[in-house]
Amino acid sequence: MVGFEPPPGHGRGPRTDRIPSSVTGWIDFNHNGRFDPLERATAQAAKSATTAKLSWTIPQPPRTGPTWMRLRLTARARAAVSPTGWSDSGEVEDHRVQLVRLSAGAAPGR
Ligand SMILES: [Ca+2]
Repeated sequence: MVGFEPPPGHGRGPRTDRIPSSVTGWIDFNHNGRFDPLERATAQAAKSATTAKLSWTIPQPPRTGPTWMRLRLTARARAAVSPTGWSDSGEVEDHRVQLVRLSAGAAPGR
């Protein structure tokens, strides 16, 4: 059972009891206004999980600045191979994200 956290005051988020649940994310790394196939990452979420870890390979050269991220939660991984389109389960969320360049040896949040 996984779901995105609902906004405060909006009750429970989407739920699924199917296994495996899939979380797929896209980040518009090249700022072209599209979620391209190489900008995709996916992870499986176990039943009752409330988090999932997505890892992307950052295209070179990396670009910085504001861009968009799309997250899709679905009961079946094949339902989230595209950033758009119909799915019989889950939810889609878009988030504005900021891409920054870290200096060599720097860790996020330091
Ligand atoms: Ca793109």
